[in-house]
Amino acid sequence: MAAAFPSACGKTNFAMMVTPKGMEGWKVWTVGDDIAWIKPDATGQLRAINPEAGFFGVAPGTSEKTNPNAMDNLRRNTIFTNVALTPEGGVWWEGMTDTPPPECLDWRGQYWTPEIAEATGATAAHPNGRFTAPASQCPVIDDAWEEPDGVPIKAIIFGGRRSTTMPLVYQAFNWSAGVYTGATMGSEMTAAAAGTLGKVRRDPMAMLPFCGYHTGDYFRHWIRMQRTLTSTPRIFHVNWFRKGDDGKFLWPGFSENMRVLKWIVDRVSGRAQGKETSIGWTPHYGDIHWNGLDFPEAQFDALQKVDPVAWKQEVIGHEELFISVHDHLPPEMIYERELLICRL
Ligand code: TSX
Repeated sequence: MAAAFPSACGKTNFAMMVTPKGMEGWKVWTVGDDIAWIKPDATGQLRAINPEAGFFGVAPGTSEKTNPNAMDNLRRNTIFTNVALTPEGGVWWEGMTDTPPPECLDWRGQYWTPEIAEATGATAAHPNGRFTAPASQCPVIDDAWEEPDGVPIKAIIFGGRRSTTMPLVYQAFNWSAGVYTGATMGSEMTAAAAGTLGKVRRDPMAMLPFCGYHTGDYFRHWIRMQRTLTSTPRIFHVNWFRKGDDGKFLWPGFSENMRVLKWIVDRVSGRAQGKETSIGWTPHYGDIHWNGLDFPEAQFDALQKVDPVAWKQEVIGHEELFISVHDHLPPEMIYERELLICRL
């Protein structure tokens, strides 16, 4: 599987997820958490390599709870930037442990205590403070991670941080609908620095900061790619961040996401049922492996709900993006949008 998420969606956590209670026998191995170079092999199967040698992860929020494999990974041979230095010569960042160290030097080298933080709001680590650690040390690094021919890609997962509208998971009907899903994906802004809080920032294929040429031509490249392939990867969209009317996350996320991955694996291998909705195929409650997690069907329905009113608003957002790239937009994107509108 290859996945693309905008920043602040937990891509690194996702890449090295641990097995939740009740899913013994299932395990995630990773070849990397960031860049994938993808191309078809001689048989027309897409394969991907990780061009990097290590992980360059955001430190704040990384803990034994959110990402035990990353914590193991960064115990040695690791460079830290813009995190706090403890008197023992160790490191600390917000979210690493429940209790902060009684004192340390903050990321700017200034004396820091929890009391100072309370009074001034100063964080010990910069929110974008990083660790960089060799991938070879990752407890779940895949045997093939340095394989020059790469690994086969059977599923592509797009996702974003969305508090409304987007279900936990759906599968696009086909390649071009999947390209539309990737083209129109977006994430709600969590830091005021990136724009208005809560507004959806469109981030096509999570490539916004990296696309070296016209985004419309990039969509066209994706559309044309199908013709070079003997089998197209199935395309999915996930959202770990949907909230209920009470403002609480509907989905526990983290290792429980493996239940979603299992459905994706089952779909790709033709084992799992899908329910047809106006936006794509979604799991029935019974299609998800629930052993070890008490998750009521009514909550699942709320999590998977496809609301036509919200989706019509969503399509207006897609249109705004399309207008901004209109002079290079492939017609397939317009056709897919029209089909989606007809289904809503
Ligand atoms: O990384 C995250 N993932 C993917 C993990 C494999 N995060 C952290 C994002 C910040 C970068 C998540 N946050 C995820 C998630 O799946 N889900 C959430 C939202 C969430 C936060 C806290 C809880 C639940 C969901 N806490 C409790 O339920 C107790």
